[in-house]
Amino acid sequence: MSSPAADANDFRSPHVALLPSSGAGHITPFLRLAASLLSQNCRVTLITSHPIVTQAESNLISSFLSSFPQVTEKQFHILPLDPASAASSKDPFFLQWESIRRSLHLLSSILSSLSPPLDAMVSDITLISSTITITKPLKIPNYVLFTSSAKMFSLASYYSVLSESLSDSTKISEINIPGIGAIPRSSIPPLLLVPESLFATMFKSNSDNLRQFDGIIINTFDQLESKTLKALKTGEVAGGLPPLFNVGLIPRLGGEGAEAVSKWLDAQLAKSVVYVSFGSRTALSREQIRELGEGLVKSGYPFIWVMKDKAVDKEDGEKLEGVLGAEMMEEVKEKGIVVKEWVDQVEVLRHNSVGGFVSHCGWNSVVEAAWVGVPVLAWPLHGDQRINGEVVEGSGLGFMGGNWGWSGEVLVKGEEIGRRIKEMMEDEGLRLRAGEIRDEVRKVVGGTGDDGLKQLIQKWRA
Ligand code: UPG
Repeated sequence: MSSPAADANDFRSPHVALLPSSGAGHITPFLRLAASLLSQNCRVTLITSHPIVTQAESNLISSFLSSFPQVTEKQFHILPLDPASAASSKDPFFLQWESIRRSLHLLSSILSSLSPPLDAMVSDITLISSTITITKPLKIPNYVLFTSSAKMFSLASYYSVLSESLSDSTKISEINIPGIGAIPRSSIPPLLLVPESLFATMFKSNSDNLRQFDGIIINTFDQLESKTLKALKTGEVAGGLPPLFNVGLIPRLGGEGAEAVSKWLDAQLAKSVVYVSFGSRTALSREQIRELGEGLVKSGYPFIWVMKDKAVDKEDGEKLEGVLGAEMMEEVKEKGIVVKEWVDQVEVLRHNSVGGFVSHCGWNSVVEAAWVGVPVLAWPLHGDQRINGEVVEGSGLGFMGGNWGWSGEVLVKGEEIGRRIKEMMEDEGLRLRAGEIRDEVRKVVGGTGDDGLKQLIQKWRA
């Protein structure tokens, strides 16, 4: 029989602070985690770092806060970087992670003033080397939300063991991770092979700090990565890691969406449409955009193409015609629709007329494709995306386009793109497997079998 104290704990609402970093790909899983925690009777404080880099992020946060007014938002005003640090990378998101990291000492007073006191704080993986220095003195239990795949986490957790041998990166042909296998040089995020880059420096210090945390949360499913999750949980990959909770975060609908897209989708045949998107922050070169346009037309399938011409939406002012050219614009208009504005991707993917997804394999896109059971043609372009693409291929959710290089390295021709799209759309076995993944995932995530989330909340209630 349980004690009265234990019974009382069963109903206690743990108070959890969530600290996302920057980029829609990082904010989105935090908002999904917040929604899952609220559904389990937790109190949530969301710390939002200002200024915010993109309009898409601002929209996601404000739409979330209006759907969940019970969430307390704490705005955190970060310090600008000094000129030398601001010149250390061209990537606005990496620079924002660094600014947040360096401003975190200012967060102590916000955290200690929260009432009731925090039972846990969950920080984005990109910030953890600094969060630990403020939460430890405040005795707040510390958790990491890893926003990419478990396979990518295996690299992050093994990296601190490795980094000495990475100092001469020219010699690396692969990284052999115990329990996981070899990650070939061609799949290692390119900036990790530049040890003095801002990305590699941040990655290393975050990796070095992982063992100081109370738990790691990964947004993934056994159905995609069971072997990797097992190797991580049994300590085969790296010793001394905190407990790992794989929590399938339900892709929610909501936020802004292009209305014209839904109307157009309603008029298409079932499973006939190719959806193309490279996430929130990946812009292709003009030449590659035109080859992709040609490939889509050549595939013969109707399509929805979310085009990005700049990494930061506020800087993306060029009209579609200007990017595509008048001739290509005419051709694509006959076969599909191209948008430069934000669409609600989950809404599009779950539409019955969508039959395939050409994706860069940002991890949220992979999770969303698994959730709706749509096959993926993987076209990784940056960072973790090739490792995620391997997960896609290994699970049977999709396949890699080919040896298409990192973004800008290779101009993939329209002919080849069109051929690979056709393969994806005509592969009945692939469609069935994607459907099976969806059915298996839905039996567990958000239901009674979602052990990761239950265990985590139980820990915070204790
Ligand atoms: N999205 C929309 N509408 C759009 C564009 C994007 O809803 O028009 C959503 C999409 O559904 C997803 C998110 O935005 O939820 C994008 O996330 P993701 O698919 O992960 O791509 P990125 O924005 O590129 O994400 C960054 C990194 C990626 C990494 C991810 C998580 O680029 O490599 O895996 O963050 O760490």
